[in-house]
Amino acid sequence: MKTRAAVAWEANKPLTIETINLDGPRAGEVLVEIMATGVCHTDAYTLSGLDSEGKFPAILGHEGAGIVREVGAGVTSVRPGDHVIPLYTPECRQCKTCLSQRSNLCTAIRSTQGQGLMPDSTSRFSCSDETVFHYMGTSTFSNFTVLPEIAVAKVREDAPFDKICYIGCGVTTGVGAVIHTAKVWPGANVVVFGLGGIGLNVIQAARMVGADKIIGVDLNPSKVAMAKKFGMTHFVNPDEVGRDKVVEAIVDLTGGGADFSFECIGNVHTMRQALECCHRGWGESIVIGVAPSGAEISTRPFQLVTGRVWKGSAFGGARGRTDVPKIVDWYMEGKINIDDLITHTMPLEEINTAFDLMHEGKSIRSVVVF
Ligand code: NAD
Ligand code: AHE
Ligand code: ZN
Repeated sequence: MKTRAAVAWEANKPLTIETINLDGPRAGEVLVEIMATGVCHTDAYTLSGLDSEGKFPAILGHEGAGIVREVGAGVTSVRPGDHVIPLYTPECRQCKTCLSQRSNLCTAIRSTQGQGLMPDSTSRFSCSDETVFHYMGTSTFSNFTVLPEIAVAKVREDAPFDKICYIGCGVTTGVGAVIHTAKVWPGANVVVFGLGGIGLNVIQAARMVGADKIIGVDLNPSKVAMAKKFGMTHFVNPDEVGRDKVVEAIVDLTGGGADFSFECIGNVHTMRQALECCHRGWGESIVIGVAPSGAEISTRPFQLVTGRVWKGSAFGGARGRTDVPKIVDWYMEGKINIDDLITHTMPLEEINTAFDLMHEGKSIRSVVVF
């Protein structure tokens, strides 16, 4: 079939809207009509050329929601008409990791996914005979996309696509990092580096679980109003306190250091600050931000010897097919706020504006509606 999609032909070039070829779903795969997709900073990161797994040309996008239109042979868990959220972290429920119940990082299709291919090592996308790669196994910047059955979460049908698409990455990543990865306790002091589409979801989850101080750190003061609305109690602007005084400022504010910190920027310097502002003996720092290929983190080992813990979180530690439908329920029950974080909505033709707004610091989330 033909489908309309935004194609990333090469790094650092605007996406172009094309009518491309899409092969139908093979065994174990489903065809999904994407109704809406968010634009996450990770899409911009890959487009910047700094992603070691970035391949071009590709259809980017990993924060979508849509409707199953066709299923391949052997598919049993979804059928045409089902509403789904694509999962860049699938859940096969059979691999060593899924069976371990210790991690959400399902390994069933990770290697082909990182090569921009479907599990049978081929692509379903092409444009004028040229292969176009998949991205993160999802490619939601296409009106129709093909996904492995294990990479879709079936969700309730009364949930609006233009809001729940954000659960496909940002909401689950931020909320999940608090509840699954860190397991933040009531009364904890929490610090959030980066008040963007991920950091604000960390903030709303920290408030939800009853955190005490919720301290936000950002260079952009225009993020403060929204962060306060979501639960931020204190703000640290590194340009005001001094970029080398951020740790000191947080240790002062928390009376000794944070119980939990979350790095939601993707900068190795702020990752170090996030660890070092944690409380001696028990403070845990969770790395969420994705740093450029080749970047490395460092700290004095003494920071770890004296009890601080450095952890990472992918997709908020959530098991997609199990946890994503529950997060959709939380949204529908008014337990989490998604609507206010979606600051811009646009048609596919204007998708490059979403990247511009993100780089200019003017949006929290832009959502493309097909
Ligand atoms: P965003 O652009 O919406 O937000 C980033 C925020 O960081 C902005 O408010 C910006 O002003 C602030 N910032 C930038 N540099 C700063 C600095 N030096 N000090 C303080 N603040 C600074 O991005 P997002 O969509 O929220 O994504 C945040 C990061 O999380 C990205 O690296 C993204 O790739 C990553 N991410 C990771 C996962 C995961 O599963 N681990 C999932 C989604 C996104
Ligand atoms: N391809 C990158 C890795 C990027 C990365 O860490 N991705 C996160 C999700 S970001 C969503 O916005 C993730 O889930 N990682 C676990 C995994 O298996 O990719 C690189 O640097 O090579
Ligand atoms: Zn993302």
